[in-house]
Amino acid sequence: MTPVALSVGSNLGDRESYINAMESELRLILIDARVSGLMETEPIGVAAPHPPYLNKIIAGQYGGAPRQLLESCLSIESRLNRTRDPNAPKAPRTADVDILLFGDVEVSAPNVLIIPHPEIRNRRFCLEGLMSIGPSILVPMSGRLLSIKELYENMSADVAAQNVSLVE
Ligand code: PH2
Ligand code: MG
Ligand code: MG
Repeated sequence: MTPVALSVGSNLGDRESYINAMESELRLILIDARVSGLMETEPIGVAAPHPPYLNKIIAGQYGGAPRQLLESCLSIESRLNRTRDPNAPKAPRTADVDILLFGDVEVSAPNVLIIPHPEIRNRRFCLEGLMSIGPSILVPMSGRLLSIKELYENMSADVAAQNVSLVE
């Protein structure tokens, strides 16, 4: 078993139902799942104005390999009406399941899978969510292990300025 962390997000259609569906699906493949509160978050990394996201962070123990977890994430997204337009990679989406952490494993297969998620410390909702369910979780970063608490406390001012509000 490997401790893993994922984010689920939706900014298109019935966002809350999609978040609930992604959470239920991940609970089926994780042991001892821990789930953050529901957050409404500003879209990060998009140029044009996009609708706000709902996001949750989910951690648990996983029994397979990184590629198997990726396949499960992609299959959950497809079943929840996720479409992909190569010309609009950041377009609003019904369902987005991202692997944030896979134990202390680092995976670097650009355009396929990068772990830890390269944006983890640039997204306040990731740090807030992880802080609420696992401040002692360790993140491998350039050969070092940093705790979520350390990353959270050293969040840059522009990341701290991102809009994140707890919905429940
Ligand atoms: N996912 C993205 C791009 N930007 N912004 C927020 N707030 N939440 C997301 O899940 C998100 C994003 C790409 O997948
Ligand atoms: Mg994403
Ligand atoms: Mg994604």
